Amino acid sequence: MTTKLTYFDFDGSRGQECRIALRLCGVAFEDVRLSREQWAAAKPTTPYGAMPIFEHEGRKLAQSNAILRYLGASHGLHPQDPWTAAEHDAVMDSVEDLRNKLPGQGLSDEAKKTAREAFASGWLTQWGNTVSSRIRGPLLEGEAIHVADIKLYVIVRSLLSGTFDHIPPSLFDAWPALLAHQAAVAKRL
Ligand SMILES: N[C@@H](CCC(=O)N[C@@H](CS)C(=O)NCC(=O)O)C(=O)O
Repeated sequence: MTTKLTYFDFDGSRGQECRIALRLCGVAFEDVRLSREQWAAAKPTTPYGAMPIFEHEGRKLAQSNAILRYLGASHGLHPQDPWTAAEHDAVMDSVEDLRNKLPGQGLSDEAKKTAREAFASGWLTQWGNTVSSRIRGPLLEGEAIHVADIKLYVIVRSLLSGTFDHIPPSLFDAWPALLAHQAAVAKRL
């Protein structure tokens, strides 16, 4: 039966995390990439009206963290120890918080600048401090990669790319552990 991952035609964010996890888990899958128009037609028929959507053995699963946990637990890329697994869940949930809290939508350029600068020096700085202190080095648990590492890699990569105005990539100079984590994940892809 077909295994599919459906997302936008874009190599980033929640869809890319799941694609990378599928590859690292060694799962063959159909990489379905929808246009905006195709998505508008499909949206009402989907579990939570959002992508990514993972289909496997005739079943459908939405929510990126649920997909990542399922893949990780099935293929040894999520910790077995319940406490460590919960710590990884916390990292993954914090990445979703980051995406949801990042200001910008619907703001004027001036308001966006003010809101993003406050976000960078406030919430994002606290997040960077917290997450980098949880990295045992170079990855969350040392040398072994887990799905939480993939999620962390994808969000930090996008923040380092400079695509988010007023979130300077140089912010990450304060977190060598996060930069080393980027390099360590990139080597395994
Ligand atoms: N909590 C969800 C959020 C999903 C989400 O917002 N997906 C975006 C793309 S990254 C989406 O489908 N946007 C189009 C829409 O909501 O119509 C998850 O982690 O999967």
